[in-house]
Amino acid sequence: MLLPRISMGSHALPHGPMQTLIFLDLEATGLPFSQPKVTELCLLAVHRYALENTSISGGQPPPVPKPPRVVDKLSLCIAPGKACSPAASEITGLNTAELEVNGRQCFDDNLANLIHAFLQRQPQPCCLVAHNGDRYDFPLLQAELAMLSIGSPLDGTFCVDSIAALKALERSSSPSEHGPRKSYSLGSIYTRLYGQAPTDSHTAEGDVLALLSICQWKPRALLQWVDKHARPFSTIKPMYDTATTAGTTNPRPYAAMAPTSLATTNTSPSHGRSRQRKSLPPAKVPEAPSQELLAPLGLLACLTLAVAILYGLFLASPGQ
Ligand code: DCM
Ligand code: MG
Repeated sequence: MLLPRISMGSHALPHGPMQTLIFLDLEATGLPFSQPKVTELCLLAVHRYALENTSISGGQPPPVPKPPRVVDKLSLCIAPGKACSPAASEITGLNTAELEVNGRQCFDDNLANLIHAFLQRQPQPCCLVAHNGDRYDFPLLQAELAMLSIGSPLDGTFCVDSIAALKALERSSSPSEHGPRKSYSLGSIYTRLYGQAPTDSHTAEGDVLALLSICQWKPRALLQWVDKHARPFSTIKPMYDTATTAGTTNPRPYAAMAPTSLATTNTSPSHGRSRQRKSLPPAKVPEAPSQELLAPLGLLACLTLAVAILYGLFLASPGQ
């Protein structure tokens, strides 16, 4: 039997329906312009079967659905190696000193191995679901993974952004609704659907549970949407150039990587993991000669020209 293909530009990958959805949320030191580092990560793995069998109660608004009984959860605090912005500290309740005094470790190879082990326990294919994932969580996670010396644990995994999913689901549930522009923040969707605010916002686990709840609103339609829009995590670009990240604990310059490592991305959903170094963005092209070198050379050229002109004038003068 041929597996359905989902067209993703040059990345047409054969895959069947996603068997596991892994709800993901990251807390970090700040917003993208500040090249954030992760301070907290939560993964919540839910089998397709559990979502398909969510019991939906009626009511206006409906009650918040109960989370499935059978889930796997990984929640960790991480020492970011740089300061948190005041805004990030304020909303997350985390700061760098507190994380360090509690002996939290940085985002390292061990954590990548832990994520890999967690994923290996899930029926494949797996799809990460994050709210605003395309613009925040996925590129940030990709940047953290790009700084490690081992292959990405997520190369065989797919991903979708739940903002796009919930927009599609809400529109198809009331297509004729014309009103003021709706907010698609996690808290706004949750409050719109269930008539109450989510709890523990801006903690990784709290946000993941709120995300699960909004995905349980119309779980079958959501699964259909996910199967259609899942794309390989390996297509996600890192949020920033990890070679120039200031204040990080272990940046690895691209130049230090062997050129042969540039084409080792493994997009196999079988999740086979080699110890090859990961696929990296192209190394920088050799730089042009620096200003410091060009300035004295220019001066020398001018002096030579001046001497040549003076000598010519001297020769051309009467009596010479
Ligand atoms: N964030 C921020 N300032 C905000 C909102 C978010 O710096 N006003 C950053 C820090 C959070 C991260 O984004 O840890 C993730 O946001 P959220 O808690 O909504 O998942
Ligand atoms: Mg969060």
